[in-house]
Amino acid sequence: MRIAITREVSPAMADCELTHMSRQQIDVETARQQHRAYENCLTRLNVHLLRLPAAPEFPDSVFVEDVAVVLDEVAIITRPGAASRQGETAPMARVLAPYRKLFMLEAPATLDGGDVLCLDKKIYVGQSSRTNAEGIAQLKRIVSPHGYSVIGVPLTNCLHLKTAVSQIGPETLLVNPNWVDATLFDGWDIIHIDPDESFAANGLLIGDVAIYPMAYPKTRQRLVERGLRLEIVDLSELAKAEGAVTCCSIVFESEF
Ligand code: CIR
Repeated sequence: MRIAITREVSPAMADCELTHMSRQQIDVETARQQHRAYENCLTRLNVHLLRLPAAPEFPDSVFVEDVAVVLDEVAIITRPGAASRQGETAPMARVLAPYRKLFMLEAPATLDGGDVLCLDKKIYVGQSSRTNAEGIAQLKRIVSPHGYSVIGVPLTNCLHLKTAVSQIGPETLLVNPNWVDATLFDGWDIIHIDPDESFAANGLLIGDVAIYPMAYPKTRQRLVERGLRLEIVDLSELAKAEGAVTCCSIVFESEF
């Protein structure tokens, strides 16, 4: 069975962290409706949802991806790089405990799950403002025994690695080449975003279908022309909080 952990939009979402965007008014009710539609899309793709309740004290807590990294063998509870987000991890640890052996990153490590791109047995980790060298080193110690290699990736001008590159098809990555060096991902088919759509590189692959934002029609056209299968969602209100489609869930396989 495929499972996705999500968390309801916080009523305090308007107070979210912002790094590369300026603050715009966020309508929490619209964000809730869009998030619900995103969850419904996961359900249509046969993903079983585990929904955590909203956290009024954590404006960014809908972006669950940042607080855990789940592999087939283990789960790592991160230590998010924004101090305001470090308290988001406890409920995530509780919900993951039945499914995986848990490891916790310890201070001074910081690491956001949005920086972690797992491609088979290679784990690429963005060297972002949220993820430090100690975070990458601790992750490496935890996953090496399971045969993974960990590769630090320099990033420019974006929040997380997966803002700049994500897996969009079974053999295909979607890349913004201005923010990350696409030549690092040898052996993958690479599609570049349309240059007019800087934030278009984030899609969420579920099986062989990618959940993809409505906001990037030019890049979407490129994906369709390459024969990729897409489910389109509108996450425009969550995008104002610098979030995208991967950020709103943690997807993994389970035997029960
Ligand atoms: C933050 O700055 O932490 C949130 N406002 C956005 C987090 C987005 N998460 C992600 O890309 N994985």
